[in-house]
Amino acid sequence: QDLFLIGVPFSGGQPRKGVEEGPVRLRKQGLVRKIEKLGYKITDFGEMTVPHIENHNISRERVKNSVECGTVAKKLAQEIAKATQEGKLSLTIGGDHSIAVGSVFGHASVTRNLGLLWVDAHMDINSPATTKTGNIHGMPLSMLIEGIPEFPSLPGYEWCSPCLSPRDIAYIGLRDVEPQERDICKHLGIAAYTIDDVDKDGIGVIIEKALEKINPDGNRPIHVSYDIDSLDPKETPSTGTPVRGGLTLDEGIYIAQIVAQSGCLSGIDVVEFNPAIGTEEEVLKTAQNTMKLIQILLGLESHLKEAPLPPVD
Ligand code: DIR
Ligand code: MN
Ligand code: MN
Ligand code: MN
Repeated sequence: QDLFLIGVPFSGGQPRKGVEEGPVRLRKQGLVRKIEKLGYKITDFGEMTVPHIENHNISRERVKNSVECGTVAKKLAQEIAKATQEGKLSLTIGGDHSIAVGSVFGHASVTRNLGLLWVDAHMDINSPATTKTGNIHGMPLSMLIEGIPEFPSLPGYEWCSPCLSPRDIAYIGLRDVEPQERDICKHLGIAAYTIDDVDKDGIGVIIEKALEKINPDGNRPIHVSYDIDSLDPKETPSTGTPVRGGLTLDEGIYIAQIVAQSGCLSGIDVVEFNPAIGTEEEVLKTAQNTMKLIQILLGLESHLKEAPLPPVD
């Protein structure tokens, strides 16, 4: 199959420098070679040109860097729409999660009946009206879903309008949710599976439930937006907003595996790897685990096969 690969070295959706280095770091770790090994023919866009963010920590705007974020997302949307139209599976490597406004919008704009699986510790559904941080990486879903009340227009996002219904979306991995996000999600009736749900029922049941919600007949194209902070910080320490008690690596991989096996995957984001956070060892571990998720999403049969158990006598 043909795969469209695009790196988005952008950090303006959140306050920590370094997440823009994610794509290049994964390339250094052999991203392209590993994808090719899985049998894909890659159309490699390389890294998108993005506006430079000058003052990460001292921006005083209430919603920060909205023109920059909106401009990046718009450009990404155009590239993803084009690639999708050409029948390619798209893989977007971030960068912070604000870029998913572009990848999901672009994907949905040329795909009928798109379903979205959002794997994240966070709901990312604050709107410009409800955000406390002003960071747009906490808001992408509010721009994509129909029915967010009193949505103020945001400079830079004039091109964007809701393209998914609340029924088209499911979350897995949630554990750092703000009250107003929970309320809006409940009001809209979005399927939201928290870490408590995973602990109670097991990842197998939860991924089945999530896919049943967004893809009951197994015939809808699916976009997966994978925020690596959904995993426990022990597995992916190098990320900007780590939250304890996350998915184990095996649970994270299992999600990827089931989605891959559905045969419905048509667009992927992998976001929030920040190589400037943590020790060199932690960065390496995060890169390796992120790479593993990508490989499994793209159909690598089982991570267990890579490291066979030593024989027992
Ligand atoms: C918080 C954090 N809910 C916000 N969101 C994060 O800024 O709106 N998303 N970290 O990944
Ligand atoms: Mn997150
Ligand atoms: Mn657990
Ligand atoms: Mn996120």
